[in-house]
Amino acid sequence: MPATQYGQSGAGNAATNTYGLNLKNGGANRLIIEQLLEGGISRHGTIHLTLIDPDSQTPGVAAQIAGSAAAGGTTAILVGGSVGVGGRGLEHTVSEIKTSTDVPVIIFPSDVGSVCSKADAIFFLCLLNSRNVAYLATNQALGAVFIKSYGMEPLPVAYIIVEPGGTVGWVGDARLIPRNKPEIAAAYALAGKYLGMRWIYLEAGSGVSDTVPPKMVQAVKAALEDTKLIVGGGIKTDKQAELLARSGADVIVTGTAVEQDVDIQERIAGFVRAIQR
Ligand code: 1GP
Repeated sequence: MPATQYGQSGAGNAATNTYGLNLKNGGANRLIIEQLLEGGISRHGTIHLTLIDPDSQTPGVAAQIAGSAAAGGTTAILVGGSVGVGGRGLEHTVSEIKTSTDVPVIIFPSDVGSVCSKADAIFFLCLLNSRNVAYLATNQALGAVFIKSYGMEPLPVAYIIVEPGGTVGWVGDARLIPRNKPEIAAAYALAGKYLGMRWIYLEAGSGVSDTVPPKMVQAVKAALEDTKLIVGGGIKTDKQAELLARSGADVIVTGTAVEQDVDIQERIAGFVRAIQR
């Protein structure tokens, strides 16, 4: 079995996948997905993640998208959405995706109902600018028990929603960060860092017409320094992805651009080329 792009080899170990990762060995490999993402960032400058909403296609089609995205160079598959995500549909989608690719599958939850035992890891989100305690602590408390029993890896993520915010802004009852106030976004991001979160996620909302403003990304990254910054929402072109990466995004997330594109592998490869150092 060949060494992976991350320099690991799973040779001789039946419990590992082709990335050399023992994805289900809870305690021992607690930070393995996080290290994989960090390794990608230190090698390539900025990495790409593909978001698949299980509510937008059949599990079989989701698996095809994931396989093509992985072939195009995406580092991991995020599975999530704001409405209608959970139960059998989610489980079936994650299971099918895992048959089509060895890249990690990470849950991008909307609430406790999105915790899924078949995934490798979960973005353990705190929606810092929500007005609703359910998105600040209650879903986290209810979900934590499942995450532990499933042996999933939680990645601590401070989630910050920026105007226009889209569906997630409404569902999450977010007090949206004004687009012309990068200093407010930077203050929230710094709060997330000081609360101990190793990943900060600036979200404009899925399918929105404008991405997070590059100037806001710059201000947030300047405040965060080495804490990792994820940016998503409304990214449709290579140019937009490149600009956000140059502004300081360590991770670029796209969802809609892939759902709407026919040549998914090439679409993702374009994003990956645009953001790499
Ligand atoms: C992830 O919500 C985004 O942060 C995905 O947004 O669907 O617009 O790519 P798009």
